[in-house]
Amino acid sequence: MFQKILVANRGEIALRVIAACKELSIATVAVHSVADRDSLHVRAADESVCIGPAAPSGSYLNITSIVAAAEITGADAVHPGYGFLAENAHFAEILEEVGLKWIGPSPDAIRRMGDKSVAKSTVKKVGVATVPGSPGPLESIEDAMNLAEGVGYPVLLKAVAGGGGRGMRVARSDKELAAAFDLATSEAERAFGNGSVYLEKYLAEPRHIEIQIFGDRAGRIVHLGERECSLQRRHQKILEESPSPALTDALRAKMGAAAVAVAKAVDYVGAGTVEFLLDDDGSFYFMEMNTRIQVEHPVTEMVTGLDLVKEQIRVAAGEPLSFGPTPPGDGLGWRPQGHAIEFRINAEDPVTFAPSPGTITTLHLPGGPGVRVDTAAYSGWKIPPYYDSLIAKLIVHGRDREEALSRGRRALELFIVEGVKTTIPLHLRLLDDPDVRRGRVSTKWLERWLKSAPPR
Ligand code: MV4
Repeated sequence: MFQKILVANRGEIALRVIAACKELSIATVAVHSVADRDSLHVRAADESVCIGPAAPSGSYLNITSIVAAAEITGADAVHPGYGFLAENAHFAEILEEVGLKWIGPSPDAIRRMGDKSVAKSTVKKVGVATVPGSPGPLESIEDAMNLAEGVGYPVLLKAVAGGGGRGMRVARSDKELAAAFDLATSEAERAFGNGSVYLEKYLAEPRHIEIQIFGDRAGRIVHLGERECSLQRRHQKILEESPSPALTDALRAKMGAAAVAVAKAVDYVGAGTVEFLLDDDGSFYFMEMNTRIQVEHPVTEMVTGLDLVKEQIRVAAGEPLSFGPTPPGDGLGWRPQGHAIEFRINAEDPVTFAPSPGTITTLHLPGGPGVRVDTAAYSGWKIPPYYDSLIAKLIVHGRDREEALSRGRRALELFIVEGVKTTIPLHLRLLDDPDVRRGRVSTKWLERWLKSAPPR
C-alpha cells in the first residue's frame, strides 16, 4: 500500500481524498495556490506545499510544480480528484515516468475516451448503441449535409475534443447546418485547439443517466448502478439522485452491462462513469465516458455503502476490488439500499446564477439521520473568486425516494450560510415542484422551468 499520497486538488474533493487516506493510514500532502493558504484541505493534510499563484494555470494545472511538490515531500502516489488535471493523460504519463503512481486509469484509456469521436467508434465496436450520426470527424459541409439527410433533422454538431456540453450546435435545416458547421469548427478550434466536429441526430428531450463502473488490475469490471443527472443548467448539474425514477430493473441491467462492455473495451482500471442519453421510448445511447471520480460520487456511496475513493486508492496500489463476490452473470458485487439525492450548493445568486464570492460569516451544517455534507467551507472562510462556485454538497439518504426528499427539505432548511448567496433557495423551490417530486424530468426541464417559474 502507498505510504504518502499527494492530493492534486482543492476544496471539498481534496478533503474527501484526505479522509480516505486517513482511514487507510496513508500520510497526505496538500498542494495549494497563494489564494488557498487558509483552506481546510491544507489544515487537514499532514504536509502542504504552495505550488503557485491564484490562477489555476500557475498552480492546480501546473504539472511541473505539482511533480516537484511530490518529489520534495517523498509522496509515492498522486490523486487528482475531479477537474483540473484529473483527465490529463500527459500528467498521468509524467507521474509514472518519474516513478510516482497515478491514482486513475491508464493514459491510453484517458486518451481514447477524451477524443469523443474515437470513444464513440470504440463503443460501437463492442455493440453498445450510439446516437446515429457521422462515423468520425466531418470532412466538409457537404459531408455534414449528406449525413444529416441520412439521419434526419434536427442534428447536433459536437466537438471531437469537447465534452460536458461545450462546443455543441443544433441545426434544423441545410441552411442552419452550413452556419453551425463554421461556428462549431471555429469555436472548437479556439476552445480546445482542435477544430474537428462530428454529427449526431439531435434527441428532443432525453434524460442524462450515468452508470458508475469500477475496474481492478486483475481485469474485473463491475457497475454500481446509475445516477440520474437530468437536472442541469448550462451543462452544470444541480441535483443528482440514485436510483433513477426512470429505470426498471431490466433497463438498469441492460445499461449496466453496456457500461461494463464500454469499460472493458479500454481495459479500464479504477473509478469511471459511462454517460448515456435515455430516450422516452426506453432506448439509450452512449454519450461519453468520464475517466475520473465525479462530483456526484457520494450518491452512489450512499446507496451502495461503499467508499469509492478508498477503492480507487486500493485498486491503484494493485489490490483487487474489495467488494463482491460477483453473483453469477449480473456484474454486481453489491446490493443497493434505499434512495440518495445530492444537492449542489454553489456560492451563486439563486436567481441569476452570478458567482457570489466573499466571506462566509455564519455557517451551520445540518445533520441527523441520512444526512451527509461534503464541504471545505467554514465560518470566516473567504471564498476566492478564482475557482468554481461549488462550496458544499448535501447528500441525503432514505429508505425510499419520499423519505430522501423529505430529509432533503428539512436539511436544506437548516443549512445556514450567511455572507454569500447560495443555491439553497433554488433547491427548496425545486422540492416544491410536482414534476420534481414525481421524477418527471429531462435534460430540458430545468431551463424551461427557470424561464416559466417566477423566482420567489
Ligand atoms: C446530446 C443531446 C441530444 N442529442 N446529443 C450535453 C452534454 C454532452 N455530453 C452531450 N449533451 C447532449 N448531447 C444528442 N445527440 C442533448 C445533450 C444535452 C444534455 C445532455 C445531458 C445533460 C444535459 C444536457 C443539456 C442539454 C443538451
